[in-house]
Amino acid sequence: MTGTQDPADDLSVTPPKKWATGLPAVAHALQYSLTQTSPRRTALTLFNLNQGNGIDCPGCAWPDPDPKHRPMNEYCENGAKHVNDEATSHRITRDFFRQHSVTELDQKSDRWLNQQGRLTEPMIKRSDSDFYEPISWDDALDLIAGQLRELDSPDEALFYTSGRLSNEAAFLLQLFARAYGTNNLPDCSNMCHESSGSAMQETLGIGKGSVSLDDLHHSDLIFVIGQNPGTNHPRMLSALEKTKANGGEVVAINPLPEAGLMRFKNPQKIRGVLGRGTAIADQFLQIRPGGDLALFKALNLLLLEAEDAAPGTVLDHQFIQQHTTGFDEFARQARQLSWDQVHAATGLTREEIERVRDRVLASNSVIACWAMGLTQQKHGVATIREIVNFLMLRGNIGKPGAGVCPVRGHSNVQGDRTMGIWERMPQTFLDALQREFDFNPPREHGWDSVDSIRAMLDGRARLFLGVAGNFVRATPDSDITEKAMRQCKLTAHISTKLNRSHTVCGETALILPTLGRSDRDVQNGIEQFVTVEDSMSMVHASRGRLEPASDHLLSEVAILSRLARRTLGDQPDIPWEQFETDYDTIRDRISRVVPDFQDFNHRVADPAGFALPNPVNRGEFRTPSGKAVFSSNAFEMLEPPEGHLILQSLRSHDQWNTIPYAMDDRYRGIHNARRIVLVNPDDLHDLGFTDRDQVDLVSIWHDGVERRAPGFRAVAYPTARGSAAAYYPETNVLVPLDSVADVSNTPTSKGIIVRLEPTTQN
Ligand SMILES: Nc1nc2c(c(=O)[nH]1)N[C@H]1C(S)=C(S)[C@@H](COP(=O)(O)OP(=O)(O)OC[C@H]3O[C@@H](n4cnc5c(=O)[nH]c(N)nc54)[C@H](O)[C@@H]3O)O[C@H]1N2
Ligand SMILES: Nc1nc2c(c(=O)[nH]1)N[C@H]1C(S)=C(S)[C@@H](COP(=O)(O)OP(=O)(O)OC[C@H]3O[C@@H](n4cnc5c(=O)[nH]c(N)nc54)[C@H](O)[C@@H]3O)O[C@H]1N2
Ligand SMILES: [Mo]
Repeated sequence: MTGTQDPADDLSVTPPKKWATGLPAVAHALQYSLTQTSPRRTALTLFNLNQGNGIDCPGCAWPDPDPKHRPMNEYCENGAKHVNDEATSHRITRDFFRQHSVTELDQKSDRWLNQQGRLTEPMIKRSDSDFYEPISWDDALDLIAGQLRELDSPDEALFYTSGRLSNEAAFLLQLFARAYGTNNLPDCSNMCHESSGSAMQETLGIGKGSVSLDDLHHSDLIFVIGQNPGTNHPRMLSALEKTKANGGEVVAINPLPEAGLMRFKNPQKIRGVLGRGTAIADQFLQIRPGGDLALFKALNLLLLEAEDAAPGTVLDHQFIQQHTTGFDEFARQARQLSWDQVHAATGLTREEIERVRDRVLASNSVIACWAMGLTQQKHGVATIREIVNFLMLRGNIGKPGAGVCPVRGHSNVQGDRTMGIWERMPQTFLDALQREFDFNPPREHGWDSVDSIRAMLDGRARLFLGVAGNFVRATPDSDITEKAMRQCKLTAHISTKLNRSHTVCGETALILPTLGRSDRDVQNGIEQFVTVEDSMSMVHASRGRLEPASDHLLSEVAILSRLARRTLGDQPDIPWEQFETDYDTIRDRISRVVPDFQDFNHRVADPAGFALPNPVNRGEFRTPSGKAVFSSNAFEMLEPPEGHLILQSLRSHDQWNTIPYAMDDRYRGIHNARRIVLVNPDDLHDLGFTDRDQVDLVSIWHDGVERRAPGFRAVAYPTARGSAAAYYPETNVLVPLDSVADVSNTPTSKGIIVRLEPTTQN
């Protein structure tokens, strides 16, 4: 595996924090920002962040409050770090690439690559060279277009994207791929919330969450499951603070006692800065990884039993009768659960679970929020289906203060899907494309991220175009994935910053530098804006405010339009030139193709944006039966063999996905190190290790291959018994390509079976 250890790796440990945010967070954000850029650019960026006419934070997808009630500083520490990482004054020029060969760059850490600054001009690595050298935009785009035209089949090309792309660019990317002839549109969602989409589509008829911020504020009971909001969605804590102020309760379910789940000090309030802050979780369930399916099956059993004891008082019979199917079979299976199974899978006691049941019975409205702790498990889809069962039993779908809330990652990951970035878009969407653009899009499903790796490995895919992500570090089985990527004839990446996918590349490789969300985007003398959709289906505009990092940058829309025109010519007849110069014309097309976007340009002029309706909230379920579906999910749990642990790969407080910003994980008390593994002190002892021992992580899998991540330090930490935690992407090497969630094909990044071995020095 490439990408050696960061030289700054030098561990020190302090006790984990018991509260999140407050003043230190603000100070940390400013500190990082000022290492990246000038005070003036920092101020310009932060004053415009998440404001009505400003830059949508390129960080997470948490929604913004209504502009009328929006504070001046509606951003968080990590959003501020993230946008200033993009607004950095550091630059990578052609000299940089003259000085560093690709082989040399490949030895640098992910953090180092990112720290070098913004990319400034198109570069090419030719097949006979180990160096990137400048290339003109025309030549670069002609090269890709020529290679695309030469492939034996359009399905030999892959078009990867992350949820960082705007709606406009995403719409063009999928239009280009489909007009070219393939549905190969793998995206980061395949590794992220795909399990949520799969489970909700099947049971509720739509893959999106059903709640608004207002629902959260006024809910009686909110579950926060498999999620670390203090780090990954810090503004969610302000919402939970409001819930609590309104008398609602929170139950947090996590193997780790994450600081943000415990207590929140709101930096926007005097009380938050000076006082003790707000206690978040009324009850914390320290669950064994992968135990959530058993937990919700147990809760459902308890609800059925409560109904038996007092018929007509517990379940919402009207909702079940009128809106659902499958209840009888679900109930029959639910009653087969044994408490031994529940205890083995969850590590929780019956009393703890009964206390949760009592809270549920006392609540008229319940919301379930979740993220990667559920979706990246083998039985993640079944777990989310079971949560839907749980909500439906008491009619907690489609009424105020209740519903499903998958908390999305990338700022526009939900919007990209709405725009058609999916290898399996429904036929109705393809029909709409056909009507609008007069060509016949391919109807066969394309490859998702995992299948794309397989296709590259065995030569079925030979050209990779990546937009706004870092495929080789986001994907599992790093050694295998790197091999797959290197086998491509051509790899090209539209990126803002340097990353591993530029150093692990195909025979010929291109770097196509682009404007970031904070950069001013002027086309034909007219300033353009783009749009995004947040985790709660609010669509709104984002306008870049900063001088672009270089005069040679093109917008994503411009790059994709030019590439499409060069590849396809005028067949089919799509006005790519017009799209490039006037983004309103893209939105006009979106309004005619994508449901619920009618009159898009007009509606998005409102600074608050507009909400996409969720049919579930009208009692409309777009399943084959027209009803919501109670599902029957067999009991499953993770069972590592003797001497092994369940390892989860997660984010530190100082990283954005594949890119570490610093070597700290402040809330967990980890400083100056990333190659660490958190293990329960009793497990550490039982396995014959002591705190700070040097260990290798070795994962086991049915293929008999032992995957190894060498040179970690064990840190005794209060994680659930039998589990361990270490950072992504350093541990991706341990996730077998074939270890995926049932149905969704999402890599099981939170359920890796490993053992620790003493590191042998050589
Ligand atoms: N600052 C910052 N913000 C981000 C990101 C970032 O990298 N940095 N990434 C963005 C993206 S793309 C995403 S998808 C989100 C990710 O947001 P999260 O899902 O919060 O991210 P992870 O760090 O993967 O944390 C997973 C959490 O699930 C818990 N967990 C692990 N296994 C289990 C389990 O079996 N059951 C339960 N109940 N819990 C479990 C872990 O202990 C951890 O608290 O954040 C987004 N926001
Ligand atoms: N083991 C393990 N693996 C995981 C996960 C995990 O929890 N554990 N999480 C998974 C999840 S949830 C996700 S979402 C994926 C994330 O996977 P990706 O989305 O592919 O990765 P990022 O790290 O967000 O991509 C960072 C790169 O995006 C580019 N970029 C940033 N902003 C822009 C922009 O505005 N335009 C363009 N064109 N480029 C830009 C920069 O060049 C930067 O280097 O990883 C997944 N992989
Ligand atoms: Mo994600």
